[in-house]
Amino acid sequence: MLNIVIFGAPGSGKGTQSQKLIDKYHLTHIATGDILRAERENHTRLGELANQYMVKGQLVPDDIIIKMLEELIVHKPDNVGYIFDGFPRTSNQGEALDNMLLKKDTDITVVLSLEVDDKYLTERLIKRGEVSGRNDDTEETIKSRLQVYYRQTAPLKDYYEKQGKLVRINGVGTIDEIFGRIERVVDKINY
Ligand code: B4P
Repeated sequence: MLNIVIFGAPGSGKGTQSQKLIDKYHLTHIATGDILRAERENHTRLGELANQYMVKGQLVPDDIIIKMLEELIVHKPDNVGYIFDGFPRTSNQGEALDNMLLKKDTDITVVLSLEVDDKYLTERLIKRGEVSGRNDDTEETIKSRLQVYYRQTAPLKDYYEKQGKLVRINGVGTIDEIFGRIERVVDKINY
C-alpha cells in the first residue's frame, strides 16, 4: 500500500495537494478537518463538541479523534492506500496511527512535510476566510492555530525523521510547482 501523511502548518496546502495526490495515485482521502466540519454542519454530537475547539483554533482532544479514525480505517480490498490530511497532529495521534496500521499489516510509506513561512500561511488563510467564511480563518484564530501547530504538531517531525520517513517539500510556489516536487518524491517509491 502507498500510505502518505501530508503534514504542515494550517494553510500550508495540505488539502490542496491531497486532492492532486488522490487524482494521480487514487488514494483514499482521510481529512480530519473536513470530517469534523461535515459533522458540525449535520449538528451531530461530535460536530457540536468539535466546534467548541475549532472556533478557538485549538485541537479537538486526542481520544475523540483517534476513535473517529479507528472507525474510518476499515479494510477495503480495492484500496491502494491512504492519504492522511491533517492527521496526526499530536504525538499520541502519531503513535495511535502507527498501531492502527500495524494491525492492518501495513505502515506509513512517507511523510510529506510542506514547509511554508508564517507570513504566507497567514495571508493564504485570511484570503480563504474572505471567500469561504470558515469561522476559524479569522486573524485571531489563525494566530492561535499557528501557536498550537508549533507547540503540539511540529514536534511530530522529529518522530518521523527518526523513522526515516520525513521528506521536506518547499511549499511556496504555484500549486502545480509544489505538486511537481511531491510527484518527484512519490514516483521514486516502490510500493
Ligand atoms: P484543517 O481542516 O486540517 O485545516 P488546516 O490546517 O487549515 O489545513 P487546510 O488543509 O484547510 O489548509 P490548506 O493548507 O489546504 O483543520 C481545521 C481544524 O480542525 C483544526 O484547527 C482543529 O481544530 C481541527 N482538527 C482537524 N484535524 C484534527 C486532529 N487530527 N486533531 C485535533 N484537531 C483536529 O489551504 C489553505 C489555503 O491556502 C487554501 O485557501 C488554498 O487555496 C490556499 N493555497 C494552497 N496552496 C497554495 C499555494 N501554493 N499558493 C497560494 N495559496 C495556496
